[in-house]
Amino acid sequence: PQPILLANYTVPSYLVLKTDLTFDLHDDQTRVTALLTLQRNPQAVTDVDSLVLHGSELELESIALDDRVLTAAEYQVDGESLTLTGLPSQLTLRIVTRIKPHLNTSLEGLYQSRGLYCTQCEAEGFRKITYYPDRPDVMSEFTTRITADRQRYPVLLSNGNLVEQGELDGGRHFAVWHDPFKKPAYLFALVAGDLSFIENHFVTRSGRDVTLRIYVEAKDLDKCDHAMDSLKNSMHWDEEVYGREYDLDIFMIVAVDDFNMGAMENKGLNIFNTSCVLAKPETTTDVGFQRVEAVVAHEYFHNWSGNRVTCRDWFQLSLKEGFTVYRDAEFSADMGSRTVKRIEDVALLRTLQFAEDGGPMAHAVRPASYIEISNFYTLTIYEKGAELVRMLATLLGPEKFREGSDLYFDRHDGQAVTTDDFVQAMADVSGRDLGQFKRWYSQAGTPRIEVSDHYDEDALEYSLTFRQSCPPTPENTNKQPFHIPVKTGLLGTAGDLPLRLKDHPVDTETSDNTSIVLELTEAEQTFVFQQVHEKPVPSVLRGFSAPVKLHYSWQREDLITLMSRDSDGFNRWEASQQLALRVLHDLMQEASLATVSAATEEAIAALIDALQSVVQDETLDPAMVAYMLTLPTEAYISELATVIDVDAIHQARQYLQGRIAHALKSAFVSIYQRYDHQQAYRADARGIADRSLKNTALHYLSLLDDESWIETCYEQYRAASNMTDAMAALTRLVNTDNPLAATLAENALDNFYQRWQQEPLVVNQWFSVQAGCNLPDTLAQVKKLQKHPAFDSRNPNKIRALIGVFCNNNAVNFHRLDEQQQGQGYRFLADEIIRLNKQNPQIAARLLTPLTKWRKYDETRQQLMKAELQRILQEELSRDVYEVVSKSLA
Ligand code: BAL
Ligand code: ZN
Repeated sequence: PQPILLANYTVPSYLVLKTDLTFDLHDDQTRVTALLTLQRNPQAVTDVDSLVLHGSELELESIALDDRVLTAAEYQVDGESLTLTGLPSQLTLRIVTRIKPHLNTSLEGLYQSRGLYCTQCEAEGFRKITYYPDRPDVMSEFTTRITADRQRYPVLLSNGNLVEQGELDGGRHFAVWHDPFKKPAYLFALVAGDLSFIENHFVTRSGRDVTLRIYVEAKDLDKCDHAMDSLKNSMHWDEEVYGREYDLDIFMIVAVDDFNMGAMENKGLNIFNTSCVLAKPETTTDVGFQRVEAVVAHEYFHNWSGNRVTCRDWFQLSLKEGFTVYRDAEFSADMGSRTVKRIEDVALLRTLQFAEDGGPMAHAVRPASYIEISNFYTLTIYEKGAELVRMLATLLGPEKFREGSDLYFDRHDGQAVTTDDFVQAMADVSGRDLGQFKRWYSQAGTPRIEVSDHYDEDALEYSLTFRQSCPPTPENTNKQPFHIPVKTGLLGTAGDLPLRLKDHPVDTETSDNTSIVLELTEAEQTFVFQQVHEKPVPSVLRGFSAPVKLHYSWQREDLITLMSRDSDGFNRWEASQQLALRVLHDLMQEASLATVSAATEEAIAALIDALQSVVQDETLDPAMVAYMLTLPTEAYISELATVIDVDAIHQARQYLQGRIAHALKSAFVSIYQRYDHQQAYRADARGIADRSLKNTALHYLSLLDDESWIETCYEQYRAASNMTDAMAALTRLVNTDNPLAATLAENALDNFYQRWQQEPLVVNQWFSVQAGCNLPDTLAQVKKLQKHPAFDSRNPNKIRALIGVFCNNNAVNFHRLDEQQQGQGYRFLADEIIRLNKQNPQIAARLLTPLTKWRKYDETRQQLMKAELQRILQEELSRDVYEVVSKSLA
C-alpha cells in the first residue's frame, strides 16, 4: 500500500449540495439508495469534469446520471472507487448499492451489534455504505429515510430532526430524518433497533428547548443518569466558558456493545461504546464514572469543535481532537479537582504519548503522511494535540484565548479547515507571531530541556539557563527549536519569591507575581531574576506547561522542599515522583535487594520521611495524598529507561512498596480505620478522593506479611456497596502471593462472576483483573479465559479487557524469559493479531503496540519480538496492520 501525502492535497472537483439516502433494512441485506445533487467546485484548480466516489465492499445495483441509467462502460469501478468522467457542471446521481451489515465484523460502516443496526463512519467508514466522495471537505445537507421491520426495529434514528414517520405494508415502518447542517459523510449515523430511552431537557441560553435522549437496551435504563447529568453539565459549561450553544431540537446518545472507539460525535446522534455511557455505583468504578463524564463532554463539545467547524483533510485530525480533548479536560477540571485532573492527564501523556514519540510510529500532531488513517487516532493527535492548545492558552492568557476561539468559530462556521487556520485565529486576536509555535504541529518527538542555574549572591541575581533539543524521529532528524512556555516560580524559605525578570517586561495576562511564563524560542536561553535575596529552589514547568522532558539536577533536599511547600500542586506531586524515581533507580543498581547499600538506605529513609509528612499534611486533598503515595508506574519507569529491564523494574518497585508499607504502617491503618465504610457512594471529587486514599492505604497494608490484612481485603470485597471498593480489594487478593490470598481470590472471583454474569461491562472488569495478575501462570489463565463462555472474540471491549490488559499492563508476564514461557507472550499476541487482521483490522493494528517497542528491550527479547513481527508480515495483511508492522521493522 502506498502512503497518502499531505503535500498532495487538492480541493474536491465536485461539491455535494444535497444527499438523500434511503436504507431498506432486511435480514439478508440492506439496500441503500443515494440521491446526490452535485455541482462542480468553483474552487477546483483546473476545469475538471471527473469525479471519484469512494466505495468499498459494495455491491453496485445501478447508477443513474440525471435519471439516465449508466452502462458499465460509462464509469470505472475497482475495489476502492468509482470514477465518472465527462460530467456537466450540475448533475444528480442516483446510486443503488447492497451491503451486508450482519457480516460486517470490522465495525466500520453499517453493522450489527447484538441485533442492533448501527454505524461508525469516521474516518472512512461511509464508503462501506455507498459510493460517495468520502472526504471531510465535502460537506452536504443530509436527508435519511430508513425502512425496517416494525416489531424488531421499533426505533429508527439518524442525524438531525425527525420530519416524518409512518407504517408500511408487510409489518414494516419508516422514519425520515433531516439534518439542516452541512456535514461531511464521516458524521453520518444511523441506528435501528429495539431500544429504550431516558429523556430530559435543556433550555439553551437563547431559549431553545432541546430534548435529550439516551437510548440503551431496556436492562440498562438504570445506568444512564450519570451520563445525562454529565451531558447537561457539558451543555451549560460550553455556553459559559466558550459561548457555544446547541443548535438542533434534539440531542441523542445511543449505547452499543460492539464499538471500536470510545464514542462518536455524529451530528445530533452520538453513538457510544456502552463502556463510556453506562454507570452506576454497584457496577462502575470511580475511574469509569469519570470516563463517562469526560467522554460525554468530549462528544458533546465536538458539536462545535469538529462538526460546525471540521477538518479539511485527515492530516488535520488534531484540529478537532486536540482542541476537544483540551476542552473536555478543562471541563473535568472544573467539575472536580483541577490539580488531580492535570496529574492524571500528564501521567498518561508522559507514559504512553512520550513512548509513542520515541517509537517507530512517531508522528507529528499534524502528520505529513499515512497509509491508514485509522492508525492515527493516537495519543499524539489527541493528548499531545490538547497540550498544544493548552500552550496557546498559556501564551495568550485566558481572555485572548477566548477571543481567539470565538474568532475561529465565527470565521470558519460551516467550513472544513486546517490547524494553521486555528493558530491564525489565535495570532490575529493577540497580535502575536505564532509562526515558530507552528513547529509543534509539524515536528514529531518530545523536546528535551536541560536546565542549569546560577545564584550570584553579591548581585542578588539568579539565572536560569535552558537548553532545548529534540531527538530524531522516523520522518525528521533535524529539528528546529520549539516555542516553549515554561511556567516558573522560585521558592524561598518562606514560600514563593516575588519575580523580577531582567530585560523582560512581565506579561500580566499570563504571569502573576509568583509565577512567570518564560518563553523559550532558541536552542539556548538564559533568564535572569533580580533582587533575589536568597538562593531559591526553582519550580520549573509548573502545571506541566509544555509537553517536554525537563532535566535539572535538584538536590534531594530541593525535591523535599518542593514536595512540601510548592504553591503549584502539580509540581508538588512531580517532586514526589522524582524523589521516588531516584530511589527506584538506586534499587535497580543493587546487586541484590536482600541487602541494599547504605546510600540507598539513606535515600529510602528520606523518601519515607517525606511521605510521612505528606500523610500528615491535613491541608492536602486526599486524592493528592494518594497520588503522592503512589510510586511511578512500571510503564513510566520503562518509558524513561534506555533499555527496559522488565524484571528489575518490577522487583525494585515491589520492594520499595514493601518498605513504605512497613515504615508507614500506622499511618495507613489510621487512614483505613478513619474512613467511614458505611457512607453512601458519591461520584464527586470528595467521594472519589476519599476512596482513592483509603484504597491506597489498603494496598500498602496488604503488602505486609500479615494475613489479617488479606482477610480485610476479602471483607471489603464482600461488604462493598460499590465497584470501586470491590475491585480495589479483589485486585489485592488476586495479586498477593500467599495461600490464604489465593483461596480467597478464587472464592471472590467465583462469587464475582456468579453475581455479575448478566452485565457485560462488569464481566470485562473480571477478565481484566485476572489478565493483569502479576503472579506466574497468568498467560495460561488468559488462554483459558479466552474459552470462557462469557468471552466474545469479536467484541472489542472483551479483547481489550483480556488480551489488551495482559499485553500492555502486565509487563512481567508478557515479557517472561524463563525457560517454560520464553517469548510465549509475544507469540500469543502475534497469533491474536493474525486472527484479528481479517476480522477487525483497526483493533488488530491497535493491539500491536507492545510489540512495536521491541528496540527498547534486551537482545534476547528484541530477537523474539522481532521474529513475531516478521511472522505477522508473512500474512496477507490489512493496510492497518501492514503499516504498523512494516514501520516497526523499518
Ligand atoms: N471522533 C472519534 C471519536 C472521538 O474522538 O470523539
Ligand atoms: Zn474526539
